[in-house]
Amino acid sequence: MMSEHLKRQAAAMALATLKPGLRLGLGTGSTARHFVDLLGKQVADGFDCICVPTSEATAEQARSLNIPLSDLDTLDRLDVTIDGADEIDPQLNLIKGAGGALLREKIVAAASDVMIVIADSSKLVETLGRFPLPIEVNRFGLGATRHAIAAVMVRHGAESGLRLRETAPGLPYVTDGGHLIIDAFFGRISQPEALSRDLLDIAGVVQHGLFLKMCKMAYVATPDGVRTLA
Ligand code: ABF
Repeated sequence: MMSEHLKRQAAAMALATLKPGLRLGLGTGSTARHFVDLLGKQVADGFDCICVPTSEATAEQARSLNIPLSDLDTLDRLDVTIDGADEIDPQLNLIKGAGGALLREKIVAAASDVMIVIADSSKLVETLGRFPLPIEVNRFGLGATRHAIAAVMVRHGAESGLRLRETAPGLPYVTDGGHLIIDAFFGRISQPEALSRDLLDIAGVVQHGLFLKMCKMAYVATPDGVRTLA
């Protein structure tokens, strides 16, 4: 499929820039999966690195490829994290979390000197918000937390509502950290910093998928080649 081909090209470009000996954060999602796959081949050829995965799914893939893994208890800083995104704006602010791994992705990206995003060009937007914003919430007090999020959405001019993410009707999606995810449909997020603060002020919100001023560089694959955004 064309988009899989583009995702792999972006992943290959990111991998080509990495030197041996780095401490790497490994993202989650289908684009990051291509990166881990390519990294596995390179490790099999003797490439030296130590990696911290952002999800159980990525950890499992990395283990299957014999990629050396560690964690943020053993390593307190990483050199680079390579991850996907759901939306990328012109300032390289992101929406992430469709894959359900946003909390670990944010912790790993924040512990990294550089965060690099890999994506195909369908992820580029002028303004964040067309894609639903994932908000990771504690199970306790879900009703009250939903109510508080809905109030924040109204204040920020959201076009429509929110939905508890489910794996099947009535069966909530549970993150690796044991939390739930609410997908919030904004349409357009005109004040991402203020929205970030307002969401984090809600006691039941664990984290949200706005990654602001965290991404330093993006490799975005288009049918005409991979663009570097920085
Ligand atoms: C994760 O995977 C995310 O935070 C983002 O939600 C998603 C992107 O997925 P894909 O690469 O499959 O489009 O990195």
